[in-house]
Amino acid sequence: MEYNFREIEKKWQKRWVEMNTYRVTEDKSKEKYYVLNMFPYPSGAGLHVGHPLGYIASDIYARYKRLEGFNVLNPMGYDAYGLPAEQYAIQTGQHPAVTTEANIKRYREQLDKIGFSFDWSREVRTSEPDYYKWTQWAFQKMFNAYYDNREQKALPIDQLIKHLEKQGTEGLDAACSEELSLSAAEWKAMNEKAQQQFLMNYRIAYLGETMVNWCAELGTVLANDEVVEGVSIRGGYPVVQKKMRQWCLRVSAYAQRLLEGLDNVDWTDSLKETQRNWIGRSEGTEVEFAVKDSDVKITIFTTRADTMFGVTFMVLAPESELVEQLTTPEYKAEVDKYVAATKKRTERDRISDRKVSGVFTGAYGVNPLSGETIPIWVSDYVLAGYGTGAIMAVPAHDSRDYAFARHFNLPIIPLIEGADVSEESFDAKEGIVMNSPKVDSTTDTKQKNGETGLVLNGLTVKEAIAKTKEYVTRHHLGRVKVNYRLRDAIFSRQRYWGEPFPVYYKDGMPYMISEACLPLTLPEVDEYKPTATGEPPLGNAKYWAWDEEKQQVTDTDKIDHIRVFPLELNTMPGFAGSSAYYLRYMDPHNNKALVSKEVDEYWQNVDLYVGGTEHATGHLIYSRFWNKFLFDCGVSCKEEPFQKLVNQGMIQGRSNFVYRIVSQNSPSDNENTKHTAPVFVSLGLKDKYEVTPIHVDVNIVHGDVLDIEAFKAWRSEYNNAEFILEDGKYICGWAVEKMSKSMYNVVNPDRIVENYGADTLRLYEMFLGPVEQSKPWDTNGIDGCHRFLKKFWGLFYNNRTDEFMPNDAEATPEQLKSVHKLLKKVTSDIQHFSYNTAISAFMICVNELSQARCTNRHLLANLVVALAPFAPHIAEELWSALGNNGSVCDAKWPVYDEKYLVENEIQLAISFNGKVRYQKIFASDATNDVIEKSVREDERTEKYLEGMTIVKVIIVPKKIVNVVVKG
Ligand code: ANZ
Repeated sequence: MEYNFREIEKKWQKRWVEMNTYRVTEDKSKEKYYVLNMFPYPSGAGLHVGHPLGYIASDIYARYKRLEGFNVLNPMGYDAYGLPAEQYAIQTGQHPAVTTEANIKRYREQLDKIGFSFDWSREVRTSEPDYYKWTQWAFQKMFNAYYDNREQKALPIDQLIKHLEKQGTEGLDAACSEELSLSAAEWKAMNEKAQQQFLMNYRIAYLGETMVNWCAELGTVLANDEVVEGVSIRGGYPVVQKKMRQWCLRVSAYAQRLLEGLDNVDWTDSLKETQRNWIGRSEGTEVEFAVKDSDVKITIFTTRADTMFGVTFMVLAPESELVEQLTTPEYKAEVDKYVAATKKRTERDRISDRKVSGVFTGAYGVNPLSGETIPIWVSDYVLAGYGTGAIMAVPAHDSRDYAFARHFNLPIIPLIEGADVSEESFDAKEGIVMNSPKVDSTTDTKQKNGETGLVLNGLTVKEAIAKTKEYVTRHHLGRVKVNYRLRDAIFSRQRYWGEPFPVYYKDGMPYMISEACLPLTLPEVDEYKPTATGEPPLGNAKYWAWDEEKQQVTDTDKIDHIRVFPLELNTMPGFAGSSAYYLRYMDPHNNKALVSKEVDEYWQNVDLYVGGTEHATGHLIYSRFWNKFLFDCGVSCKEEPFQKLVNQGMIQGRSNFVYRIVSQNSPSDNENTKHTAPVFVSLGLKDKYEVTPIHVDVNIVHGDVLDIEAFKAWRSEYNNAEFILEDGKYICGWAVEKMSKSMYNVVNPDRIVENYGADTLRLYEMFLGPVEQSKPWDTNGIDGCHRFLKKFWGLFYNNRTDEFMPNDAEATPEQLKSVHKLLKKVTSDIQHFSYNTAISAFMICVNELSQARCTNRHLLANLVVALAPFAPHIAEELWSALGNNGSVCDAKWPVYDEKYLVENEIQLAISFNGKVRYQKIFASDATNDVIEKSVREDERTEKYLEGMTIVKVIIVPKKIVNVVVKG
C-alpha cells in the first residue's frame, strides 16, 4: 500500500476534531507545561511558509512534552486589532471587523491544514468584547493604583489618599511624574478637581503631557519608526513635536524589577542584553549649580561626578523650562528660533545626528566645587526626557561636549595632566586611571571656599566617582541618583480599530465607568477618519456618551455635562491586547475574572514562548510590565510571564529570474518591434546577450527549471514569448531575498501541503536548519523529506503486496542499537530545539532498518511515537495500524536503553615503531593477551615486519597497538 498522505491527513485532522484530541483541562494529576506562540495579526495576505516556522517548532515541543506525560497547554488566537484593517476601511468603507473576520477565517483554514495540536476551544481574539473587557479592566486597575518605591509594588490609590489625608506627602516615596510636596491640611483644602489633578502624578495609568510626533495631515500621533527626517513615512506629511495630553502607563516605575527579572528567565543572552540596554540603568549624581545673579538653581545629572573640575559650560535641553527663565533679553530672539527649530526633530534624529548646533542663553552658572563661572547654552543633544534635561559639560572627557566646545570655541580643561585631548582619546581614557583633577584648581577651590578640598589624584575613575559622590552628598551639593532610560509608555492612539477606554470626562477630568459596566464596546462610526475638527475617529460616533445616572452609553448629542458626559475618543495601542493574552488562554471563558486564581495557580506562567526578535523592546517589555502589575494585584501568581523564550529565525525567499534579451531595435526604428515576441534566454547562455533579469513567480519554477507553459499563461505579454533553451530546458537564475509579494518569491504553505502533505511541510521547515537561524526557503530539498516519509511508510507496508509487515520477529542487536541510538539523539535534540539534526538521525535510522528489513513490531512502534511530534498524521495512521485504539498523542515517549548502545566491537590501529600500518577489529571485551596474539598472527604483521623481529607489543586500550620491532 502506498503512502497516501492526502487521505491520511484529511482523516486524522477530522478525527482529532471529533475526538477532542487537543482539548486540555486543568488535570491536576499531571504536571503542567505551557507552550505559547506569539499570536498572529491576521493580515489580508494569509500565511506564507515563513509564518508557521515558529508554530511548527513549538508544536513539536508541545507534542513531545505531552508524550513525556505532561499536561500541555498549547493555545492559539489572534491579535485582531491593528492598522491594516483600519487603513483598508478608510479606503473602501469596509468595516474592519468584516475584513478581520475574513482574514481570520483564511488563517484558520491554513493553520488547520498543517496539523497543529492547538486547543482551539481556548481561542482568543483581542477585538472581541469578551476579551477586551479584561484589557479595559486591567487599565482601570492601573488607573486606581500607584507605585510604592519602598515596598517596590503597586498599591491601591486609596492607600495613597489615606496617606495624604494623614500626613500629606511627608514620608511618601512613590513613583511620580513630578516631585510634589504638600501638607495634609493643604490636601484637604483642595477641591475635587485639584485633588484629581494631584493624584494624576501618581497613578500607574495616567493622563500626562508628553511630547509626541504629531502629524496634522493624518490627524494622529505617530510612533518614532513611522517618521523620518520630520515627515511621515506614509504620505510624506510634516510631523512636529507637540505636547499632548495622552494616556500613559508608568512602566518606568517597574524599571528595576524589569531589569532584575531578566536574571531569572531562560532567554538568549542577546535578547536579555537588548532589554537591559533598553531599560538603561545608570547610576550617577544629581548636582545643583547656582546661576549667577539669579535665584534659579540648575540640577544636572552626571555619571562622572569626578570630572567636575573640568566643567567649562552647561547645556539645557531646548524643551527645558529653565530656558525661558534664564535667557537674557539680548539672546531671546535667537534662543526662541532655535527652540522652534528643534520641534521639527524627533528624539531619535537628535540622538543619531552628530551635527553640532546650539545657542548661548546669556546666563552663567557657578561650578559648586571650583566656584568658577561658566556659560549656559541650549542644545538639542541634551534630551528633555532624560536625567534632569540639563548637563554640566566636560569637553575634555565627553565626546559630544568636546565637539560642542570645538565648534563654539569654548575652553577645554584636561584633567589628566599633559593628556592630549582629541576626539579619539576618549575611549582610551575611560576606566583607566584618573590621574587627578587639575592640581591648581583643587588648590584654588581650597582658597576660594575655605574647604578641605577634594583631591582625586592617583585614583581610578571608579574611586574618584565614589569619592566625589560622597563629597557632594556630604556638602549638600547634590545627591546620588539612579536613572533609567526606560520611559513610560504612551497608551493613546487616535484610531478607530482598537480597544475603547472605559473613561468619561467630567469637568475636564477622567472618570472610570464602573467595573460592572465593562466591556465598553467599540461604537459604530460612519467614517474611520479623524473628524473635520481634528478629533479621533470615535468623534464621528453618534452613540458615544456616558449617562452617569443610568450607567450606560447614550447618544452623543445628549451630552449636557450634568448627567451625560463625553466618553474618551482615543483608543488603546496595539500592545494593549497582547499584554496579558497568555493569562486569558488559561481561563478564556471565565466572565467573572481575567483568570481564576485556581486556574492561574495551575498553569502559572508560560514555560516556552516562541516568537520573533522584533518584539524585544515592545511587546516583551510591556507584557512583562503588565504581568508584574497583575502580580502586585494578586491576579498573576508569577512575576515573569515567559520562562523560556526561543526566537525563531526568518525564512527568506528564494527568488527566481528569467532573462529577457534586450531588443536590438528600439520601437521607433521599427513599427513592428512592439509586436515582436519577447525572447528569454536560459541562465547558462545569458552572458552571450544583453539581458534584463526579471523576477518570475517561484511557483511556476521547479528545481530552477521554468514551466514554460505556466510562464506564458502567467502574464498576457508573455503569451507568445520565445525561449533559448539549454539541454531542452529553461534554467532560471536565483537569489535570496526577503519573502515578499513584490519579488514573487512567496510560497504559500497550502501548495506544499497539497503537493507533498503537511507532514512533509513540517519536516522540511524544520530540516531547513536550526530554528533560531534565518535561512532561505529552498523548495529544491523538499523531495528528500517526502522520500523519507515514503521510506518510513515502507517499513510498515509493502508497496506491492499491501502486506502490513510488523510482526513478532526478534530484533537483531544491530536493529536495537540503531533505534536506541536514534531515540537517544532525538530526545536530546528536541530538548535543545535542534530539530534539523534529529530529522537527519531519523533518515539514517530508517535507512539502516530498511536495509536490515527490520519488522520487529516493538521497535517500529517506538519509531512511530518518536516521529509523532514531527509528522503527526503519518504517525497516527501507523499507530492505529499497529493495533492501538487511542491517539498516538497519548502514547509514552520511548526511553532509550544504554545497554543497546554499548559497542560490541572496536577497531584498533596497528602501528609498527609508531607508524600506523593497518586497522583491525576486535571484540570490545577482548583482553590484551588475545589482542597481542591476534596481531602477532595476522598475516599483514608478517608483511610489515620486513624480516625484523618483534621486541614487544604495547596496547593503549581502545586506541592503538604499537608493535616495537628491531632489525
Ligand atoms: C559629565 C560627564 C563627563 C558626563 C564625562 C559623561 C562623561 P548615561 O550613562 O547614559 O546615563 N547627560 C545627562 N543627562 C543628559 C541628557 N538629558 N541628554 C544628554 N546627555 C545627558 O549618561 C549620563 C551622562 O550623559 C551624564 O554624565 C551627562 O554627561 C550626559 F566625562 O556629565 B555626563
